[in-house]
Amino acid sequence: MIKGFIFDLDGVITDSAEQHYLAWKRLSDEMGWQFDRKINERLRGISRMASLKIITDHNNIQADEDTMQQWATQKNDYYVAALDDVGPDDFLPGAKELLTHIKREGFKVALGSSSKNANKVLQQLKATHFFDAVADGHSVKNSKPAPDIFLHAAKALEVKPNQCLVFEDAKSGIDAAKAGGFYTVGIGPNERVGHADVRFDSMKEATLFEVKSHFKELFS
Ligand code: G16
Ligand code: MG
Repeated sequence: MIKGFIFDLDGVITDSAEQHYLAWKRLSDEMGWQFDRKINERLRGISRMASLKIITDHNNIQADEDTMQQWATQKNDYYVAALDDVGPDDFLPGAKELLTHIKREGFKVALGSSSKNANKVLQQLKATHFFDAVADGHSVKNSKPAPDIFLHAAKALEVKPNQCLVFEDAKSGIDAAKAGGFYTVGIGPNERVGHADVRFDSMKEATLFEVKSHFKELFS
């Protein structure tokens, strides 16, 4: 029986991928690194430090921990400044409607995001009231594809993994949710999230009616 919903943030509730891209691009341009949208695609759902490692590895750059932290902080400063432009109109189409419907039906709702800026993004969207719990980049040590973030969210909601649906747009996110024993809803193309229990092209298609009809036995 499904009692809880856990949502990833970037790519599910809102599309902050563009702001992440522009912030990494600015840092890379300043540093003279090669960085493009193709590499950016590999950063989807991946933590900040792991993302930086992908970029520096791609550029054959080795740096000590302090330097890596400095670069990550620089990128984050650019990203956080861009978040000031995010507002209540920046939900991905369908996301706000789904949140409204599941709250109305009394399901428990949590966020399960790799981002350390998740609370700021929720505040900008004016979405904080939808969530009974927020698990973010500060909540656990091991990031996706480890299941820790979703296990942390489920614990906060006081529901078991097999009583939860996890919505994710990243391969690493679906891997994480499956490893934790959650039911999974993939948002995006088959190549990325085709291994989810159910997949929708976008949040627009992921209405509560559609979700319930795909997991019929879990909602009866
Ligand atoms: C998001 C993005 C990632 C980003 C990560 C960490 O994950 O998809 O690209 O690197 O958060 O963000 P920050 O640098 O703000 O801590 P999610 O899990 O919300 O899709
Ligand atoms: Mg995501």
